[in-house]
Amino acid sequence: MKLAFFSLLAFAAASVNAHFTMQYIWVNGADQGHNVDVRIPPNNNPVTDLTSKDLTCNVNGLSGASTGTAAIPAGATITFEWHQHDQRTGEDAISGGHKGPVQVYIAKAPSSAASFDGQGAVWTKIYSSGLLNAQSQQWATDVVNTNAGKHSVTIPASLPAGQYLLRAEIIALHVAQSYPGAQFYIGCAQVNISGGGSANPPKIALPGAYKSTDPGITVNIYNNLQSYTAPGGAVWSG
Ligand SMILES: *[C@@H]1O[C@H](CO)[C@@H](O)[C@H](O)[C@H]1NC(C)=O
Ligand SMILES: [Cu+2]
Repeated sequence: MKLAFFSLLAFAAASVNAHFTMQYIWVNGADQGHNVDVRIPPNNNPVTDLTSKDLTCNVNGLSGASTGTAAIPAGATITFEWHQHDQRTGEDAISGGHKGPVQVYIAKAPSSAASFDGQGAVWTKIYSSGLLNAQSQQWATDVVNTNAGKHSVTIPASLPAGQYLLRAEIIALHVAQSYPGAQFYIGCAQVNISGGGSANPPKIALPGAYKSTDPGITVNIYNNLQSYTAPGGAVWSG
């Protein structure tokens, strides 16, 4: 009994330590600084409720009034960098037990990025990486860990100039056999695109588009999974 109790405590502590947040963006290879132009959640816990507005830009993420907005040229490469705690070294960026896809969405703000709550069908998927190798069960999350917490996306140059939210998402599927279980780690950055084109890409709502019945959300990844379909539909490539 005592042993079980202490094992449970140890497990709970390990689980908490294993969480992570998106803490840095890089613009064309230039580090913008810690928590700069990024909406900062109160802690590193994941979102698990698909109907919650926390699914948009994490907890406290419906406004970025005190968050800066990065000036970026059309077609820029943006790198997102995640960590478990406010430290870049000394531990895995995201702990290795977190297996799943990495995705990036973008949404155009009606006015400023800082005042945009990201609600409604406003999000366009511009990046998705999932199960990379079924044989070795290598996931996109493994690559993020190898890259010290980083993954990159090129912003389609055909998007119109203006202010946007960028939403990076890592879905950890280690306890996703039933819902709620999948863990959504979300980080939103505010950017102002200069230049650009006149594309009008397809859009989905977050929350809204993700369902507990999606095969990419409620899934047992420990049963020799051969293929994986991430939620949110196809990537729009511009
Ligand atoms: C956004 O970028 C445009 C083009 O560079 C600039 O004119 C505008 O002032 C910027 N807006 C903000 C709020 O930074
Ligand atoms: Cu965790």
